[in-house]
Amino acid sequence: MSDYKSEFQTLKNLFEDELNTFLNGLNIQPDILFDSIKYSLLAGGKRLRPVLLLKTAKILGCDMDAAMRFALAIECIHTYSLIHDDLPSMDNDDYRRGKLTNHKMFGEDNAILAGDALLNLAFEICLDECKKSPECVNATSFLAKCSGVSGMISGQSADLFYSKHETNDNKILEYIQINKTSKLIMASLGMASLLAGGQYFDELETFGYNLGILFQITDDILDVEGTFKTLGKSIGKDSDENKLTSVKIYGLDNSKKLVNEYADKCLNILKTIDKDTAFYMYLLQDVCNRNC
Ligand code: GRG
Repeated sequence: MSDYKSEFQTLKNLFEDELNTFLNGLNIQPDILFDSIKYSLLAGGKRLRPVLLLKTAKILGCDMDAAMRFALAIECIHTYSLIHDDLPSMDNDDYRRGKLTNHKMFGEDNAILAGDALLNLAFEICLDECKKSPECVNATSFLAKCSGVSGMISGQSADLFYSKHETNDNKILEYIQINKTSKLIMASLGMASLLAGGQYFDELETFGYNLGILFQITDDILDVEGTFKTLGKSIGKDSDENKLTSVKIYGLDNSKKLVNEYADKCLNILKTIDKDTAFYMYLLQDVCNRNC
């Protein structure tokens, strides 16, 4: 476990260095747009998606410079999604990661634009890589699918729709979990695979699918059992806003059982990958036990 923690931290530090270099190289005017982009990119995320991408790239022997650029792109997309998700017209949150949300700091207009800018920046980064290799084109296309209308945006739309239109359909819940949460995690793993010529693509995609559902169930549990202090955001919002969550459909105890079931599914998939998968196993444990 200590090897896992130190490797996670090392990859995270490498990513933070790249992110700072990237930000220092940008020339964005007016200042308020740049400040609002920087504010959310540097607000202290766990960096789960970039670390997963970088570790997978390492395992599969990818060009690590290219992998780092794609790690940057996926964190830009993740950050845009959080900024937009927090807006009053969506989840209406005042705090994220223990800090005021982007629109509370810079106003709704700037928060919308910062999100839009991050989405565009992500694809600028990817397209620059595409000039270098066809593998990068495949990775970029997969990122677009996972984050767009075949993924996160549709998941978010369903999440909002079914908070206003009552349902207890577990298939709809699964649709939301997969698209809103799994797809970006699948993108991290799948992009690394595609950069490595598609090695273990199906296995990594299925692993990401199940890890994403597990991650979302733990998120739903934390919304009930977590604290503002550790989570850095308001608690109890899912039930206040009638969100379709695992806790709503299955209850707290059954949701905890589901976490273990999805962890077993993930472990079984890892057994089919003929590489050192210890890092993923520890990460899985970490996600199961997370309090933030
Ligand atoms: C606005 C298109 C659009 C999408 C928003 C990200 C999202 C979709 C909604 C946020 C709410 C939510 C529960 C999303 C599921 C994914 C998730 C748990 C995101 C938070 O990811 P973490 O915990 O965030 O990795 P940090 O803060 O560590 O970066």
